[in-house]
Amino acid sequence: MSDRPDAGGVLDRRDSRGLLASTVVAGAAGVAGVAGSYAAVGRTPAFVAAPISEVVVASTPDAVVAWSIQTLGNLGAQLGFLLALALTVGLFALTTAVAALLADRFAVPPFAVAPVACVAVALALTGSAVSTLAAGAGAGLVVALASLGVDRESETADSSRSARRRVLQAVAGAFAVGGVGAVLGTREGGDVPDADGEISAGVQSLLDEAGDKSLDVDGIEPLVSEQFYQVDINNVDPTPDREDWTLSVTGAVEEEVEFDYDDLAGMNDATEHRFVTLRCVGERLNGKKMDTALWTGVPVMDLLDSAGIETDECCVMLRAADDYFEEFPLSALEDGFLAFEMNGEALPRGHGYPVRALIPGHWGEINVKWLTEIEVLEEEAKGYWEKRGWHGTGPVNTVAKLHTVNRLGDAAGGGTEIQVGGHAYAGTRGIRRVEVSTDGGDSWSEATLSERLPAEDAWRQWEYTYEAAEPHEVVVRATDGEGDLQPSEETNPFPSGPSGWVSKRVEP
Ligand SMILES: Nc1nc2c(c(=O)[nH]1)N[C@H]1C(S)=C(S)[C@@H](COP(=O)(O)O)O[C@H]1N2
Ligand SMILES: [Mo]
Repeated sequence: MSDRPDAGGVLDRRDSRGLLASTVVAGAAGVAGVAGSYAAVGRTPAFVAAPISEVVVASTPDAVVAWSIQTLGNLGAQLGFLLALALTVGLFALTTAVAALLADRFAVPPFAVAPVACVAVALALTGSAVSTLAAGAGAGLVVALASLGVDRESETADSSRSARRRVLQAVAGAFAVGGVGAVLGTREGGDVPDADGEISAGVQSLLDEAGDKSLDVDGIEPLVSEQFYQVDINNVDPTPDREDWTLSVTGAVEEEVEFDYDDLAGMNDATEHRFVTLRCVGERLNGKKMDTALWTGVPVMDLLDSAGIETDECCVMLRAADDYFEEFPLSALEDGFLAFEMNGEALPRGHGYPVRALIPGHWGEINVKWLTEIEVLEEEAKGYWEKRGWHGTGPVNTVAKLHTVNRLGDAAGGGTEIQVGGHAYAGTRGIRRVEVSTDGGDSWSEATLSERLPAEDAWRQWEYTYEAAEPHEVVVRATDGEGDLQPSEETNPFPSGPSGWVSKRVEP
């Protein structure tokens, strides 16, 4: 690191400083371009990072996807999205840099060329005018800011000052556009219509019933989840329009038919409200990817009868707007449900707006969201996850989760009064019994269960209160409605879902 004032060194340093400044300005313009697009359209498919994210997801090897789901969970997807964001920023930075070089070559100001170039790139990526113009405006603003008050003639005479000035102005601009983008973009959630404010009396009384039946235990979800987990293959959820949405029934049917949203929502006589629990096959044994909601929709078969389905065909493939697809036996679809409301409001975008499938008792993955097609198959085929080694299309495993340990106070016997609790679920088999051991599995006591919901496929809560003075091992196990005690042996989520008894060390 010599600072020798020989002519060559000074020149080099000046050039490299100018180059560094230009790189930072281009990077700042890249950030502002992405932020501009985000401000205009939020995390929707029109966001410039969305198509890049798709490429990242598509080019991640299946083995890495399977591994990341198991070990990183949602973090893996978030890291993938961060990578996509970084690549998109890089792409816009590169575009800005190339535009600036061209501008220099033809002696036009860079802030005239860079936005146009960014608009062109954004348009090619998304095809969305709003997103594109906002990306161009963001990048253009930063490039313009960077050249504000920087006299080109003086640049050689006083290189370090003007370079610093460009960098500071560009970075400030990127922060400003980034901040505005973050605020505006998070408000853009796609086009799910706001709830009319009116929850129907039927739905309300069911929700009240679930509230009344929920056990009074701190630290566990009530019978209708407040935070419903979300799992899907996208980092950016699709935003189908309700008006344009169609569901086609294809394949081995007498006649292919197509329905639209009004066909479904207009089937007033068939409309039902169902409590349904979903559980992801890829979750940890005591994970939190298991939740319950009250869904409004119509039985699949009421809709499909008009297509003349041969119920002796083997299976169906459900397909979705995000190119997701899952295959399972036609017999399972016969009890299926097409939901367009969740807890009395339009299906949220993240849960499959406008219509999703709910297949009783099966792992979450075949409950296809953003449903667009039901294809009847004559032969078995593999779904998205089965192509990646999972076997997640069948009925769920029985589970009793332990999600809370509450110390209620000093107990009469001198120890501490301890309450443990969680949820138990066995799909359509139902839960008959949950037992708790406070001595590592040597002896067992029956837990209190929440009253049954009026449902075929919903979880129950359990609670057990006891006294303890010494550290000990709590173990929980469930018996399903058919009288089968769940197996104790712990297995990994991959490939067919976690199983085993949940245990936890408790210190009074
Ligand atoms: N279209 C589509 N449907 C999908 C998925 C998806 O990636 N795309 N993920 C499935 C998986 S793996 C699960 S566990 C459930 C989760 O539903 P939720 O996100 O509403 O909780 O949706 C299923 N339906
Ligand atoms: Mo899942």
